[in-house]
Amino acid sequence: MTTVQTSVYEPLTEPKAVSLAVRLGLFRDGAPLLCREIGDGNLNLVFHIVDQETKQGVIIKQALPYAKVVGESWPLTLKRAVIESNALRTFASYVPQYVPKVYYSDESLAITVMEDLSRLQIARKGLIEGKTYPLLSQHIGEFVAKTAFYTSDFGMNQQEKKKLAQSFVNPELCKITEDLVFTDPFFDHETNNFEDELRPDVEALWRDDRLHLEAAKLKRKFLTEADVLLHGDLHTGSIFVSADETKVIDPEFAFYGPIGFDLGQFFANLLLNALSRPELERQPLFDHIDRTWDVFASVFSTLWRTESVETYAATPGLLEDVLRHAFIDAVGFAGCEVIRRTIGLAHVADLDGIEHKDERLVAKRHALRLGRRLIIERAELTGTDGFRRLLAETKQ
Ligand code: SR1
Ligand code: MG
Repeated sequence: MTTVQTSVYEPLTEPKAVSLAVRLGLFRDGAPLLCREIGDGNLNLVFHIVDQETKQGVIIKQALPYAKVVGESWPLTLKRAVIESNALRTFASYVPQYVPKVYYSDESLAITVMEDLSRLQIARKGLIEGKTYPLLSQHIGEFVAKTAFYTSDFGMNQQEKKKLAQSFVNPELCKITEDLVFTDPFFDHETNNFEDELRPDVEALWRDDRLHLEAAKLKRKFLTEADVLLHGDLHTGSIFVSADETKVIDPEFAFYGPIGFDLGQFFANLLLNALSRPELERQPLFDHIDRTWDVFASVFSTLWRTESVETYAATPGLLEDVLRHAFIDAVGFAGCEVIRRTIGLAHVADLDGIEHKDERLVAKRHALRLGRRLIIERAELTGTDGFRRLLAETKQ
């Protein structure tokens, strides 16, 4: 993978981002360039530079040496920029239609220069506005199926897979997930963040031994199962979308992990959006969950049957076993993510944006009950219908 090292790290400003774009020859000479820092995520700077005449633009994303959401007291490796650009390039070799083009990356500056996707909208924002995006789940199901299969021991040379997995060892970013998704919300930890009124509900989770055991099993999977190359943070804020296009961005959390993790994160964030809506408007979210799983299972199965490199792939029952465990794990991971986005660090606008406090608290209590049941009962859900059923059963 080509990532260059040119200069010493310094955080870019808007004028410096423009100078860099000019130096890299990304625009024609003398182009009237407008640059804005538009990063609204938790970790990075994002510069959008546009030629005012041709309207053509690029994105320069730069990692900061700390987590922006917390501040300089939380140092964070700049290596995540290399992981991100390498993950985008790896994904592009399987599903170029679902990731932005990477034009250039520089390890010392911790930057990735990539395609301007401003024609699209962040899925979380659009879903909050009530948009439905008919192709979102078909595209995400295919994205996950192909990236998972082709990076697994069944879809690529098994020696090459080990080398690829080595290049995606991502300890610091994995630690964020190990702590923020799998641990802190289940204990009285300083990173947690919730309304005082939720304290009794939250303390009940902290005392729940059954929940702790199941969350621990899921964390163990995340820690130990180097199965496929994951995006690692596939929530609806990591997806640009329109009626006919989908682009997955921000794979700085990429690493080799359990196959159900990306699906679980995506399902959870669809459920969080469903929880923020009136009951009668939730169907499109359930439809997206159904379709994501159906497309994932169907594309993954076809690849397994037609392109597998592993002798045992043809063994009756093995594919079914892989899919069954991927589903069970995805349900459990979804439960952890639902709880974490409700009471842990880094909430979601779907729930926090519910203006009326009482309604917000109702939705958050519902999220906590749903997350708990998803974790504990994950092996009993026989299909995606189970999400609908559990959402209904956890209403009170
Ligand atoms: C300190 S980072 C908080 C969260 O932002 C990212 O998007 C991940 O979801 C991470 O857990
Ligand atoms: Mg992100």
